[in-house]
Amino acid sequence: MYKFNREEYNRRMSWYVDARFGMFIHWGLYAIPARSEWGRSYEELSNEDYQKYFEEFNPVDYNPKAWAKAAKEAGMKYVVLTAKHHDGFCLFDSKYTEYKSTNTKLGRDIVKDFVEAVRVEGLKVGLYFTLLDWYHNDYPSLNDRFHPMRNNEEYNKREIDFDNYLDYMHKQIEEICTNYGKLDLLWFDFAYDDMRGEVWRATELINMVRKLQPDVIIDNRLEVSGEGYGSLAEGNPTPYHGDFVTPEKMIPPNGIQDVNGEDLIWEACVTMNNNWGYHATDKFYKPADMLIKKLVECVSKGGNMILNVGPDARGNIPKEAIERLDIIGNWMKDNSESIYGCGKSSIEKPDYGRVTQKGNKIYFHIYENSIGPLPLIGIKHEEVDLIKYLYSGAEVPISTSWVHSDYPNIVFANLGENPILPDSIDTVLEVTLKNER
Ligand code: H79
Repeated sequence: MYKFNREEYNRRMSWYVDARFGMFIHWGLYAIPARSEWGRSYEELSNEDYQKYFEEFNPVDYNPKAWAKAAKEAGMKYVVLTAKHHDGFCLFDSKYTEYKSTNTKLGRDIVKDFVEAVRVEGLKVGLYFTLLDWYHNDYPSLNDRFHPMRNNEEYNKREIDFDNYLDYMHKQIEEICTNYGKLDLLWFDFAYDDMRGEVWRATELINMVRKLQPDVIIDNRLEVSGEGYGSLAEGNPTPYHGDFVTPEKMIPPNGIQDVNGEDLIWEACVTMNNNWGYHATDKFYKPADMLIKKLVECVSKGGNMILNVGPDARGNIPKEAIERLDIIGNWMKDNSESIYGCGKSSIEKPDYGRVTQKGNKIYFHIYENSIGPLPLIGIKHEEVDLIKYLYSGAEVPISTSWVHSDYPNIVFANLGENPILPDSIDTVLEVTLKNER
């Protein structure tokens, strides 16, 4: 039986908190219709309607090594793939269904190739698995808000055996926890309405998972978290409380705290355009500089960011996404020290950017040019050991100009006479303090 233990928790979470940046990959049959991973639900498609995508699935360019490389090059430390999304199609060789990638033209166990490729790059590996299943006959459609067949009276009349569905789901999760080596992370999606907690036999499920994968990190979506986040520090959290909180397509304004105001570990999951799965006409890609700033924002608020890509039906990450990953990777090559292992700072957010911190290193992320030397508000002269540009290691002197003498309590970093920031996206200054604070 799994029981929460603070020390064990801290140990298990440490790589994850240091990592700060991961890649989400949403891939499945829905890459063919290319109208969102929710397309089956929006368009109320039956299993038969959807079958042609199963018959068609043949991603000739599928190359998980290329995905893993792209993640690594972008500076990401972990990668999470959808082993199964709500449409019920399995990207792994489950012995409990025929609805799986090994039975398509591709004929491969996608999860198996994927976990190997990610490990080769030295990255942590995770799998996404949804609690929902619109393909399985015993998953409720009557009075369900999301099921594709929710408005089909005939279909809704069938007898269902929900426990049989739960057995199936549990056994599949047992498979992914048994057949693919050590998993670093499991990302369950998602409890809703009355479908929450023990309805999924959540305690039994987590006990099994923790037994098979003692170090795995698990998200918090077996339960609906509308009433505030229960405390881990005290009391007796349920086994399925979750190791991290999962704000979706949003960044919490002040990080995330439990009901007692204690900071919790969290990860913002973020799409590059508007959809998770490949979408043919969704070209609303966020600019690379924005994505970099959002990563910095997450870290400055004590969280992670997992950025999504949705490979197309041939298996390629869209070129718009690759372009962005390249720019992010270039920035990370210069500046990742201000991300990995960093978190909230004791310094307040300055008007020109953000601040991250790791021990006695304070990282000022500068988004705006200043007129003359830049005020590093919140630190004192006598505390400073050295200020430098993170990208080059060059020292940034403290201004001694007479114009700053009226501000004896503010350190002005002298970036030059008429400073133009060397990195127009985010120039990082590393301030080393004599003592941690
Ligand atoms: O896998 C991705 C989403 O498909 C999944 N979580 C991420 C990681 C997700 N499934 N459900 N939800 C998120 C929450 C449900 C949101 C809904 Fe809607 C609002 C369902 C219907 C309205 C979002 C907007 C999905 C469809 C329209």
